[in-house]
Amino acid sequence: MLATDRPAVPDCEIFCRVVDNLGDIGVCWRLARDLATRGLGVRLWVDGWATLVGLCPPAADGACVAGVELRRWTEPFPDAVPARLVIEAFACDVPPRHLEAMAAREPKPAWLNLEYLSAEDWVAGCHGMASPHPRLPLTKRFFFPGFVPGTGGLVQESGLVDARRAFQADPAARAALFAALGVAPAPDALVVSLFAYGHGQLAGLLDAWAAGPRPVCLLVPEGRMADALATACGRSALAPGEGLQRGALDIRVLPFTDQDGYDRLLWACDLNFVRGEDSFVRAQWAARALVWQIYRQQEDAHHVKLDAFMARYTAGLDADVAAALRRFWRAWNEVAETEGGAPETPAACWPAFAAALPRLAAHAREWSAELEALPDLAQALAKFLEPAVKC
Ligand code: TRH
Repeated sequence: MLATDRPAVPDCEIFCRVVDNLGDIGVCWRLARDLATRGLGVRLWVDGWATLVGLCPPAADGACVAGVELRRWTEPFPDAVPARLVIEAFACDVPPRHLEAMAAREPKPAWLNLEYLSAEDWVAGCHGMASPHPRLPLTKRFFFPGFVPGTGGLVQESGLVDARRAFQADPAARAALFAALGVAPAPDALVVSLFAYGHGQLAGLLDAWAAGPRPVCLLVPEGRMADALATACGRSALAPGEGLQRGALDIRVLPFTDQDGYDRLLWACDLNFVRGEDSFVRAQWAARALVWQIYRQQEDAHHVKLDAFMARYTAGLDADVAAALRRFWRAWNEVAETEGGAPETPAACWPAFAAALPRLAAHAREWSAELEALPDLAQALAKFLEPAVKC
């Protein structure tokens, strides 16, 4: 359906600049679809069009996909009537001429900056903070997703948890997914999905899995990690559908899928290696044990964010289980235990982590249940628009 068939003024619009990787658009596309399923008119502006269409069905500028009007964010910025709610994702700066249009609009649109997710303690205190525009009669508010009440919560589409529960309660659904992916894990295999930025000590971990007592079925979406795996296994490349067996380790490269397909992969695996932000959150909703590779920031600013989440996630866990998780996650993020020390290798930390997996699997279910109590992000957004928008 083309934009021309839709109301001229959407309820909300999201601005997204693709910095690198997939996460910025991954978060925005998921949020836009969620808001649209709640009956809102949604417009999504994206500058990195190629990255967008990598995640959603191919679409032309102005097309409506999954209830979302997709628009190219071009320079000069096109004429467009501002929505009632304008969401600027990850401080991408709304185009100046659109700000002028927002200032000229009555009533003034609500204007939010959707921040990156963090588990740090200061987040709740900053959520909702106002920032008046220096010149225009507009006020921007900072919207912080988070893991605790008092933050904006997490994207939790309606029906998500029920769908996951139904899938995980149905062995036939899991078997059907694996069959569709051309995967046949051994009955007692540990099924692992691997979505990461890379690791200098990957080969050592593969060796540990290949020599291990339990079969490991390693599922790797095509992309950076599949290439790293091929190199680590002495192959020039590994294409989707291809794989190789090394001792107890069975490696399969999977085609990149859409976000819903990726959710099902996470639901079907016993352990999920995820990265960045969106896959990290989805792995928590999958209620399966996970390993997070955080997006690296300058001056190792990501270390504090990693530690903040690990502290929240391991709270209440037995000390040895918590220690096994911290050691392995730090090794996977190449973070040394002590300032100036050398990071441990994932292979060295794997035995303790593997031994802790049964407890971590139970914890993942408990953690996901806790997250359900959080306000879902779309609902929290609605609070900013009560007068104008019903969620
Ligand atoms: O791609 P990322 O590393 O994104 C990162 C982070 O968002 C980070 O916070 C940001 O600063 C940086 O980009 C610029 O990881 P992330 O956030 O997990 O996004 C990946 C998206 O890809 C997510 O929406 C899930 C999606 N995906 C699929 O749709 N299909 C797939 O097969 C796979 C593997 C992923």
